[in-house]
Amino acid sequence: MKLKRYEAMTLQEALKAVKAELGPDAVIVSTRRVQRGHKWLGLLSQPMVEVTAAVDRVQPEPGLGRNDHPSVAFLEEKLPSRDEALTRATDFERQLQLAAWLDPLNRQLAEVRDELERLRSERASHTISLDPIRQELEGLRTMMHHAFSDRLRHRVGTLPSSVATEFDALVSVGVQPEVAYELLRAVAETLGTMGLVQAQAVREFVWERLEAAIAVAGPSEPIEGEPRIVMLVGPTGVGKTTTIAKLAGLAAQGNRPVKTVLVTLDTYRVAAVEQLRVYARILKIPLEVAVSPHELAGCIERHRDAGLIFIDTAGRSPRDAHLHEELTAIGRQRIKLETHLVLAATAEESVLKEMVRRYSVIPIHRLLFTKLDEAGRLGHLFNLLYLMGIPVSYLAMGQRVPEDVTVATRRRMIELLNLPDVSSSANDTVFERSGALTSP
Ligand SMILES: Nc1nc2c(ncn2[C@@H]2O[C@H](COP(=O)(O)OP(=O)(O)O)[C@@H](O)[C@H]2O)c(=O)[nH]1
Ligand SMILES: [Mg+2]
Repeated sequence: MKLKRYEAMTLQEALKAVKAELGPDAVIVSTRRVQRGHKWLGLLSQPMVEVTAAVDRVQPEPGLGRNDHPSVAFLEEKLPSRDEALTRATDFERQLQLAAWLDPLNRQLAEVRDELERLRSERASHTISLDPIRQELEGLRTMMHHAFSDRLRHRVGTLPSSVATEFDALVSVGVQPEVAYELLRAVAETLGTMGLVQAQAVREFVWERLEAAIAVAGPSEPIEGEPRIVMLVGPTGVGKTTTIAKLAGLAAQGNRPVKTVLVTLDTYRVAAVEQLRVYARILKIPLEVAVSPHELAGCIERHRDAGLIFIDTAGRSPRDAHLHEELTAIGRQRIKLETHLVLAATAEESVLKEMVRRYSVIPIHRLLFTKLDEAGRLGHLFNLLYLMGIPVSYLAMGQRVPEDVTVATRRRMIELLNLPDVSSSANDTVFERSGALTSP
């Protein structure tokens, strides 16, 4: 008896291969559907039919063995007629018939499912302004904002003139009026005790207050005794992979090179793995591919001696139903991760806030801003840092690897606001009335 296993897309194809090699009298011992390829590489994953066939070296008596197992010829003959098969076949044969009959249907179903998923993510990527409910909410918010800004305007009017000038400056670069007022009230209070203050000095106080209002994380450097594990998460196309390449490049090629390892969880698209593989090859550092969040721990365990491990994650649309699932699975792994949420500075403040909210399924330890080179006013980044209280780690400002990334400092963040200059003498202020400041 000779046993052999065949795999094909359809049962018909498998049977054809069996027949070609083992002859028409080969008997089918078993058949089952198997998934071939990479489970997480959706593109490569294929449902296949596996057929195990047997043939006797000595030709069997006619009909012998067919009671237990159908022969290829028998099956091939039967396959086209579904009704006949269903009425006459044995249980085993019926299963085969059904499998053969369902096979194309299953494939069509999978195609429909893929198409649905594609349409869903396409819809998710449409801009918020297309959504009428959101538009209405936006309108409502603007109305409330106007009502509030009347009150706010009155309060700003009570600020000493040079501080009020600073208010205008901050608002002009995109700092929220409420945030600007809150900060400047504190500045005015400090200055209230000081008598004559020059406009330039007011600016310095403002600058100091702005710097103190946000948190920065400092560089993600190796820690003693264990690898520092830095994971970048965020929506598609913000620059996670590029930033990882930049950071890994700086770490691996600096004055004091750090043993650096890349791990990618972004196996959703084949191209995404390739993109990181190219960087890993250029940087001559290892790349691990974790096909699921469950595999992360194993990948990391293999590199306990590394100084830095960077984890790249799937670029999913934040409205993708799988995002929550995937983040939860990552969160369940017992790994000491430092999570950086990567955000493009080109996005609007409301969008950035929404991202923080959506990704907060896992703890977000840092915010990392990219595409600063493409953004206009950057007040919204300041608002986000101020309101969310999450420290900022790195700033990326271009596509060059590894040059276009820098550690975020408070000074740099405020410089980026690009506040309009204060004119030298015009706004010197006498802080004589401490009562000039009203309470909110
Ligand atoms: N202008 C600019 N482009 C960037 C920056 N960072 C990344 N990119 C580009 O953004 C695109 C998407 O980057 P990628 O790293 O693949 O994004 P991911 O989907 O988040 O991994 C690529 O064309 C990058 O070159 C940046 O700081 N500035
Ligand atoms: Mg990527």
